[in-house]
Amino acid sequence: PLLVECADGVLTLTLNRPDKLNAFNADLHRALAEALGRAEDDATVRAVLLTGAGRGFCAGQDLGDRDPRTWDAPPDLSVTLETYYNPLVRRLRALPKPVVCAVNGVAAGAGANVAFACDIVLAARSARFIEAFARIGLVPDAGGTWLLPRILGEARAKALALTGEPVSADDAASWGLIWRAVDDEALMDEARALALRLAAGPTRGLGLTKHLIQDAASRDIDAQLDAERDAQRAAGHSSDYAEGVTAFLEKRAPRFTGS
Ligand code: LHQ
Repeated sequence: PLLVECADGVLTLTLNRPDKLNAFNADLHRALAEALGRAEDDATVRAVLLTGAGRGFCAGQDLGDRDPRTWDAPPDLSVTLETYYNPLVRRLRALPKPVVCAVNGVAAGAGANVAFACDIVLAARSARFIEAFARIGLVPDAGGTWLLPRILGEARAKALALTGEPVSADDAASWGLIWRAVDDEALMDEARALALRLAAGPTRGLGLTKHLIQDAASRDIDAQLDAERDAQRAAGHSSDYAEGVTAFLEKRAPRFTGS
């Protein structure tokens, strides 16, 4: 259910259930968790690129797995979240390496919110984001109710979550939900180029930067200044810092190793 490829420091993960618009089932979740575990452990992985096969990015939970007509009793969805979605979002945000998401087509339900949990999101201009949960009586999950009001404010967050109306890639970009909407044909080239550039970057500094920005929302300015001080101390001890300054002084491009 997942294609995994590692080249030039980029671990490319392609959700691969195209006939279901790459909806999540347990197998896909397990494969993704294993691949992200590799991204954590393998020092040669310096960036992750997440995308989908076929015409969709991800349609959220596979609803075919959950046919109410065959229930004896409703399932406990909190178990699904605790087992799969919450660890996935936590993993994406905790990974001290950049995660690029190339949204190649529709991203619905948890598929949209997983995309938003990545660090830099590019979307094909034809892609749509749909907080589809209300259409089936659920609440937004995979971090959506945390992220959407922070980025959009309550007015837009509530409208999207309560109506399930699709958002175009261009609107998502102009609202700050994603980094950029790009022409469909250019999406994968741009996303790969970005992931390669990040993979050639000062990985420790980038990981620290990612966490500083994520954690700022839960700190006041004094605590954030302290956190910047601690992160800068760590970054200053990386060999990539020494290389970056040396390269600047020698008027050449830096050769970062990620250490
Ligand atoms: C699908 C799906 C799908 C199975 C398309 N499942 N087959 C967390 C915890 C626990 C439980 C519940 O959920 C969650 C979080 C969630 O993610 S809840 C939200 C679940 N997702 C949705 O409600 C979205 C359902 N899908 C759609 O509304 C549409 O498919 C969208 C708007 C995404 C795309 O529409 P179209 O472009 O018109 O494509 P389509 O509907 O024709 O889908 C193509 C095929 O993919 C089709 O199969 P078929 O055999 O008829 O060709 C769909 O049945 C299948 N598919 N989404 N989530």
